[in-house]
Amino acid sequence: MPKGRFGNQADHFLGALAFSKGINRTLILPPWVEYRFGEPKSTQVPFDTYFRVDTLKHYHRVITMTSFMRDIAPTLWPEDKRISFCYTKRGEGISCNAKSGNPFGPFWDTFNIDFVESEFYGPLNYDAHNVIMMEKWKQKYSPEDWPVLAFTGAPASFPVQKENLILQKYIAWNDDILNKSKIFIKENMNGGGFLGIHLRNGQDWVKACRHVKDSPTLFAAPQCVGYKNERGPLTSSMCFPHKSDIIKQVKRALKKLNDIKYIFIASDSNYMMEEFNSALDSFEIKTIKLQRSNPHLDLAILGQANYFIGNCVSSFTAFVKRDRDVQGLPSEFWSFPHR
Ligand code: GFB
Repeated sequence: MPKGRFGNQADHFLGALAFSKGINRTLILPPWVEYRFGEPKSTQVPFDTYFRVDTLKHYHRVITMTSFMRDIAPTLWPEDKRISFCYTKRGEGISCNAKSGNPFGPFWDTFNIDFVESEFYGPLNYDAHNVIMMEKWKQKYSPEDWPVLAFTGAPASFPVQKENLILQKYIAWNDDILNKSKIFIKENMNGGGFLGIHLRNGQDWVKACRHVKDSPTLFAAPQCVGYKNERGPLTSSMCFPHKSDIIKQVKRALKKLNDIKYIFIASDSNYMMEEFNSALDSFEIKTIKLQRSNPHLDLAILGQANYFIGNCVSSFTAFVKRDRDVQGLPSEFWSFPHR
């Protein structure tokens, strides 16, 4: 079960997808965990609220958690067989304490799941590209004795393993999100291309970026600097670019690109509308944003922009970057590569 917010969960999802194929088990598609303002417990949103299920089947067997719990669990996974998996004990006693805390408790409660036992799978790990490791899982946990492997945390790394980036091509927006994005683009950005930008700049991000100095591969930074920093250091400007640097970079992109008439701005906090409107006076460019914040619609629209500029450290940007890479669309990042 993934923890964190959307981009973070999407990274975990790709790893879990590879892992389920590696051990030749059907993947039960978990709901997305969302945290709503003012609500103490997480909300579970069905996987297919945003994404298609059929495209994933081109890669591996999957079933939504709702279908699984309704149609299959009553016979295959009766209540006395519900064992939670974790690497090693978590919290009090010798147990995974799979339901302790938020989002853990609310996640399983959404499906009325309680666990009768814990299973510690350490020292096995979930590197799906290690064939020997995958064999060990298959030998230790046969489907006959262990019909369902229910993990306390996603069996996947964050950020997403390099080998799994390509799996993004099996993730497709469902018709609802896709239609909304197409209609928005048609109604607001017709008759010219658009540059999509992601501005990650809320208070949580101010705090997160303070760690750049001591975390050279912070969050999604490997998408820029490499998993071992082989493509250079992470700078604070890559995490939290100055407004003046953002404006300069946007102007540079506009000069390089042809036929851009709009800038679509996605943000968790400050869209810099006024700054853009005054700086781009001479460009005949219109700035556009959604009227009401909608992360998934932002992502779907950014995925269709003629060009994209995003944030190296953000896994929200990383989703867009992967989505565009698998479509062959161009992207760049704030303040990277270093000039
Ligand atoms: O997606 P996410 O894991 O990316 O979490 P980061 C950021 C959340 O902020 C998203 C909102 O799920 C959205 O709810 N958000 C960010 C946005 N950018 C946008 C945007 O352009 N439009 C809209 N509508 N919403 C990390 C987390 O965030 O931030 C870490 O993954 C940690 O767990 C850290 O909390 C501080 O990688 O950007």
